[in-house]
Amino acid sequence: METLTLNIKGMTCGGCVKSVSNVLLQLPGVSSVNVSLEQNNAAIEYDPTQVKPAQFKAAIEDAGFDVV
Ligand SMILES: [Cu+2]
Repeated sequence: METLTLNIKGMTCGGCVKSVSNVLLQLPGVSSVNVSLEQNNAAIEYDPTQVKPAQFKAAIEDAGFDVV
């Protein structure tokens, strides 16, 4: 398992946090996600043999947020 923290722009409430968490958890190989509204980031624990960080960015952007 590896952990990656991404800075995210555009989250304004708990619903946004939930949306970001949900799209990330739907990816294969993602075992846990910790999204912080205060810090505007997401800590993702994942299996690098199953998922690549580029997929995190795409999933977050598809959900309507920006990875900075
Ligand atoms: Cu929101």
